[in-house]
This record gives sequence, C-alpha cells and structure tokens, in this order.
Amino acid sequence: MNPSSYSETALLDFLQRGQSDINPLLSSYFPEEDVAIPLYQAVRYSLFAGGKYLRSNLCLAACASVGGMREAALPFAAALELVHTYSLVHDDLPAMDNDDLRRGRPTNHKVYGEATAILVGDALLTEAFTLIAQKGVASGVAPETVIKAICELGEGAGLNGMVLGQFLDMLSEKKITMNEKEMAIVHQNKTGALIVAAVRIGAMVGNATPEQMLHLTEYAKRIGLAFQIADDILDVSGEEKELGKKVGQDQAQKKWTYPRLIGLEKSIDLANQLSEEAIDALDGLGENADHLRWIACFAVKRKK
Ligand code: GRG
Repeated sequence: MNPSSYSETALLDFLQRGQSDINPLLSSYFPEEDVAIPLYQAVRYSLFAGGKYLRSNLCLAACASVGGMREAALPFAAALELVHTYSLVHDDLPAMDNDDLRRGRPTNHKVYGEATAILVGDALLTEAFTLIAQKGVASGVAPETVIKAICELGEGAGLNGMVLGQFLDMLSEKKITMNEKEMAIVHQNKTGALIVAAVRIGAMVGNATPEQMLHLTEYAKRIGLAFQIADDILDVSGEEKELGKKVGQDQAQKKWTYPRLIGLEKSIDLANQLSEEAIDALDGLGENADHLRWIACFAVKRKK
C-alpha cells in the first residue's frame, strides 16, 4: 500500500465497523437491564462512551492480515476494549492523573465517586479474562490458543507491561532529567504493551506463522510508541473539543513527554518515522494487512 493513499474517513469507517461488531457482544455481556445496580450503570458509562476502539480493531485487523476469521477474534477484541477502558478509568482517578474529562464527558469518578470508579476498573479487568475464557473456544478458537491469548493479555496489561509503564510514568514526574531511552521504556510499557498484545492476540487467533508473528510484533512495537508520542503531541497542540479531554495536562503535571524532551518538531518526525517503519515491517504480508497499514498512518495523523 502506498501510505499516501491513506484516507482518514475510510479508516474511521473501518474503526466504526469494528465497534459495531464488538458492541453487541459487550452489550450482551453487560446488559442494559442490569443498570438498576449503580455499579453496572457505572461500567456501561465508561464502556460505551465513544472511544476509538483502536486496540480491539488492531486485534481484528491483525487476525485478518494472516487470513484469520473475523468472528473468531471478536471476543478477544472485546476483552481488549475492557482492559483499555479499565486503564482509562483508573488513570483518571485522583490518585493517578486526576482528570475531570474523558471522551468528552465527566470522568467515571466524577459521576459515580472514587470508590465505585476503582471497582469499575477492577470489574472491567477481571471480566476481560472471563469473557475470553467463556467465549474464546465457543468462537471456534483452539483451547491452547485461548490459553496463549490469556497469557499474552495478562503480560501486556500486567506488572511487566501497562501497569509497570504507569508506575514508571508516575516516578518520572519527580525526575529532574530523563533521557530518550528511559522515555521510550515508559511509553512502550504504558501504551505500547497493550497495543502489542492486541496485535499478537489477533495474529494468534488467525493462526499466524512464527515469521508472520515476528513481523507483526515489530509493527506493533513501533505503532505502540508512535501512538503515545502522538498522544504527547496532541496534549500540546490538540483541540480539547476534538480530543474529549483537557489539553496541557502533561505540562501541568510536570510529566516527561517527547515534546518536553526533544521538542515538538523532532517528536513529530520521530512519530512519522516509527509509523513508516511499522508499515515496512508488514512488507511480507500482502494486501490483507492494509488495514494495519492504515492504522499506522492514523496513529500519527490523528486529531483525537
Ligand atoms: C493498576 C490502579 C491501576 C491503574 C492502572 C495501567 C493504567 C492504570 C493506565 C494505563 C496508562 C494509560 C491510560 C496510558 C495512556 C494510553 C492512551 C494514549 C490512552 C488513550 O487511548 P485512546 O486514544 O482512547 O485509544 P479512546 O478513548 O479512543 O479509547
């Protein structure tokens, strides 16, 4: 694919199709009838709040890139959306980033209180694994692949992945200096690890060969970092209305970001370079991987 043929409208349509395929599964898992219980209402509040469904769509697109069945990947994609939403709900808490606005609406703890928001995150994380265990084999995936996917999700989200990244990010606020290598480690874990898991799980479900898995992992590592650098850039130069969250928060919280470390221009160049490298990593994969190529473009061109 020639990346210049990338169209944001087509990509957003693609993400929307993923959302439409995943939401019935999520909705039947967390039914509307249950909202009489405020905890269920609080779960649905954050889950159906208009996210981009990037990680879930990455899972679906990675599965398709190796010729896998979309239907088989849906429960895994849904579980990724649960883990991602949990991370946002907890990230917004007063003990973490203390944000008031997410996806264009008040954050979960602002509406339901801190204790409920903690439980919402706990529930989303836990149910992600239950959902895969319940629906993975039923969707036609071999039990051993389901177990591998559960491990992959745990590794990406857990103590050596996203949670570690969040902790390193917190520590970095107290640092007077930071180098690019340290910065990359924070971003690769905080944001990259779940993105890598999303792609690898999709590839597993699609029965990727070891070589395909290698290429897809390289792709995912690069877009994971590029996506977070783009997030840093948007915090400096994005529009609050479009982003659905406050801008300038990184600076207000004295966070180390790429723009702070190497400047805005160099950050943009680095994000673009990573996006190109991600596309190059897919060279052996043919046109089935075009949606992944589009996502690599979107990761750095996005406005929200
Ligand atoms: C374990 C208490 C506890 C908390 C964990 C791990 C964690 C909190 C937070 C994860 C770190 C995090 C929120 C990283 C930011 C990643 C990022 C760029 C999020 C925004 O992703 P988008 O733009 O969001 O895909 P939408 O709203 O579109 O889904």
